[in-house]
Amino acid sequence: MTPAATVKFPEKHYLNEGFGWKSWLLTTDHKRIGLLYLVSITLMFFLGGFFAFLIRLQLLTPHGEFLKGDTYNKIFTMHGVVMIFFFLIPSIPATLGNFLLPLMIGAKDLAFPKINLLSWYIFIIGAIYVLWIIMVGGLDTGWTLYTPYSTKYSNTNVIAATLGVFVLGFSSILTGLNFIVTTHKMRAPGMTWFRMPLFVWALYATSLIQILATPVLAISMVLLAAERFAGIGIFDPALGGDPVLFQHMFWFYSHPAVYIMILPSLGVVSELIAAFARKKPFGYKFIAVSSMMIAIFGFLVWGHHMFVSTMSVYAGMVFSFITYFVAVPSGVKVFNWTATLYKGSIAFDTPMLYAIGFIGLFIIGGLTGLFLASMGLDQHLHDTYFVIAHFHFVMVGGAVMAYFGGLHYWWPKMFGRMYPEGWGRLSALIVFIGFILTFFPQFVVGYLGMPRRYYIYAPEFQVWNVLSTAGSTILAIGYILPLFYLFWSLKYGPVVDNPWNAKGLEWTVASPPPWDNFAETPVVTEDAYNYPLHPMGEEPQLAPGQDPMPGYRMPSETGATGD
Ligand code: HEM
Ligand SMILES: [Cu+2]
Repeated sequence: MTPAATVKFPEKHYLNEGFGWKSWLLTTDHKRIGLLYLVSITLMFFLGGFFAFLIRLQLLTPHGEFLKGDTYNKIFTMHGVVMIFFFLIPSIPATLGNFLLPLMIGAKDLAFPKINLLSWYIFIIGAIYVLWIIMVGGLDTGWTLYTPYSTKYSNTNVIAATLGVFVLGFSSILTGLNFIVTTHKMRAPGMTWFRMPLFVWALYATSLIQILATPVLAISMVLLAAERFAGIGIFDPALGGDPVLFQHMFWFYSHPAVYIMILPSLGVVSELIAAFARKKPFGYKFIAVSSMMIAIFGFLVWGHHMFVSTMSVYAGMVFSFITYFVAVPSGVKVFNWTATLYKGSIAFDTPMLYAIGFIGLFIIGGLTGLFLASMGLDQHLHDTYFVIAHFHFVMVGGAVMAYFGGLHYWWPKMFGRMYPEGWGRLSALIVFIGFILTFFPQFVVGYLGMPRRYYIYAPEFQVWNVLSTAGSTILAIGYILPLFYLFWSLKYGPVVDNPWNAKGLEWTVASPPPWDNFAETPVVTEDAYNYPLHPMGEEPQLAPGQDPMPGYRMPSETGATGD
């Protein structure tokens, strides 16, 4: 870290440009809107987390008396709905993406600043809707809203929920549209496609999915409401409909949606690995293109959620085969990150701890996806805790870890102050340990046959559930800690400008950035990763006390051995 004393807090920046509530609620500044999202999704994260905690409490004992069966159904449904639609999907794009995309490509704002604000309001309307549903009795269909349960049997607020998800979708679509136009039209001179930071590539790929897949979800919701409300036969065989059609439509959105959740985090990790290994990402173009490949292939594999749904075996075989293919671009990224680390000058600061944790957990999550993609094995594993463990490894071990890593990395950029590094590392460690303890036992107990979505279970599964509940308590501590020290740092943290000596356009402006980002449009002459890494033993001779290389940390300072 650069010594705090040498850095002066900028006099004018986006945070002190106006103080009243209007200056926030009517802002069109992408940085402020990013912060509005940050606050909103943090609330949602803790709401979803609260539901998770209730689930884990219920599952402490095989015949738990804590929640009734009906209540349990509502709790896990609300957990899924809140976490997926209101936290994970907006998380990285709407907060870090909003804040950083214009800064990273040398623009003054997004292409449509007012539509950006509109997206946030739509998000808030959707969120209030869901809070209202919770208060009037909740929803118990599971986040997947499968028919015929949702159309015929459930007595809870299905129509309201479909409306909430429908509204929310527009927020996602508008953000995607905004990012795509911005990336095409607002890049600074010299910022060619293959000079764009990998995070920008990832956001671009994500946005494509957002605008192409989300309308399908919206249509599914409308059809579901139409059948339930007006008795129009779409999914009910008695009315001439087909219940499996709903699953096709739902997963046509929701499989690509899992990539809406993970692609931005793959982008964040690419940035972190380069910055903390102080190297150009190995195979930059491959990483960039693999994001696009994931986005495209992601549209072709939805049927792997439906192997046991009476879909034809031949269709299943095709879906299975293509699903294996999806793993290739994800593998490309993992290999390239590893190769970037090789002979890097690695610093284990908080964001890097999250990034390294991410890689390990994402590998486990991705590889267990391949188990599930094999049709025969999925007969046994489908709808068990194995699936729950798989997607929590990718979504929590992956997406949430990267989100925390990115938040810690760009926190000094956002606020010009640094959090206490020791606390940061501690929380990263607690999150990692808590995560493994919570979710690894679920692979075992799922493989042994414990089904998902039941409020009681066979006594022989208890030991795994106790481990999982214990882990979730540790995990909760890991997530709550940053809330405190990050808040603390806003007022008391040491003033910093670019504590990591990181490259990239976003670090060329002051921290916190000025209102209009760049006083004059920058001209870009190189990519974002021009890190000066000297091979070991070839460092330049220095006068005593001279900084060996501004922007470069000696391996001796980081503890890395260099070979
Ligand atoms: C290598 C890549 C991946 C493969 C091959 C893969 C494969 C699969 C398969 C076959 C299933 C269906 C299992 C079943 O229902 O029986 C599944 C479920 C799931 N996966 Fe993945 N997956 C991969 C990556 C991801 C990622 C990156 C995410 C999220 C960020 C994700 C999230 C989910 C979710 C949410 C479900 C279950 C949804 C539900 O039933 O509620 N997967 N995955
Ligand atoms: Cu899928």
